[in-house]
Amino acid sequence: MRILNSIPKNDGFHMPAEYEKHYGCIIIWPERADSWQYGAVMARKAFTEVAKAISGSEKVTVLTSAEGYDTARELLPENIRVIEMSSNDSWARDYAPTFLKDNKGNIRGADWYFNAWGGLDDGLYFPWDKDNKMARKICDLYDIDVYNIQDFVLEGGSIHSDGEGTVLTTEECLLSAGRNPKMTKREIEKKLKNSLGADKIIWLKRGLYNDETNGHIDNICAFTSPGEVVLAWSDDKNDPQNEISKECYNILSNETDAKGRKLKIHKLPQPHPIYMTKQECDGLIHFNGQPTRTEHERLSASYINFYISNDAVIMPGFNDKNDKKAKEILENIFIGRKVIQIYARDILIGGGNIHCITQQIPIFYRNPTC
Ligand code: KQY
Repeated sequence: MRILNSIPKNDGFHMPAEYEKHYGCIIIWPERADSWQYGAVMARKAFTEVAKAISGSEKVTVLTSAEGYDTARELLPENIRVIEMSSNDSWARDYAPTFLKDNKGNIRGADWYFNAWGGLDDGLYFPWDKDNKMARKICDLYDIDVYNIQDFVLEGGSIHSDGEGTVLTTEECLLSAGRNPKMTKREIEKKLKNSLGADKIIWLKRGLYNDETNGHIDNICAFTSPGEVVLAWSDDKNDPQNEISKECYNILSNETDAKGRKLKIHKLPQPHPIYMTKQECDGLIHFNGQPTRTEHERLSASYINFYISNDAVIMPGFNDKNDKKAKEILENIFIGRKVIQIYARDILIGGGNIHCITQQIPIFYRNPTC
């Protein structure tokens, strides 16, 4: 592994789309008692279901602390690798590397600075030092060169790429006070283009209602193919999500992508609002004397938070009336991939969902040396 300080775009590297071919997927085993209720017992089962569904068509590696190793190895089937690596929590999307590729089939990692979604401004835990080191460690594990982009705060869940030069993001997140407050929107856009090999950034204003990541894109909108997106949708005028979804729709319908295409927008209904119960709150320990969740708190549930594997789309379900409808819509969009719905309330309680706990590694034309 080499640590690179050059600019990915100048080196011919760009961020592929998630629907392009993968070599594998990284997941981090849940453990934190202020994120995962009742000792993460239910979360571990849900993570296992996700890992198994993905392992049907790509190599899954689960990273765990020494303490979590035995339960991980016991619950996960043998075709899934389990490797010890320390972390502060379990959000592979946000602090595993963002993988970039060139047109010869080489891949490299991007190592952004991670500050727990807002650092000392409005970050969600402290410290975050182990999470921040994971991208580099993972590149070392796979013997992949890594771009040092530690001068810029970014999480993988705040960007989506169409693989053809367009990147989607939100102002709410990237312009938040806890990320890169000294940079202007223009400077941030340039940094994204250079780091992700992109030509066009499409900015939505806001992410999902009450999303504690400051509105990550991966909970509200995703590319499903070049020129096509799927958007979280609410028709309920009494739900604040209704106005946010309409605002996103207007922005997207007036945009073109890097290739000059108008976007086709698929609306994906939202689950009905989901709230924390007292029993769930009782299963979480406090962080610094403060509860991480409160009873009746609305969770940021969204069907958009799915993972696209080589042969399937792994999407969350919430035992909600809209589960079936959302699954059918994704089945009609992702022809040729099976849509697998996994009950994911126990992941949602941690603050994210299936996309947030996974990170794809694009196919690359060299066997990993690990
Ligand atoms: O990327 C995410 N959606 C993860 C947010 C987790 C916040 C910590 N509770």
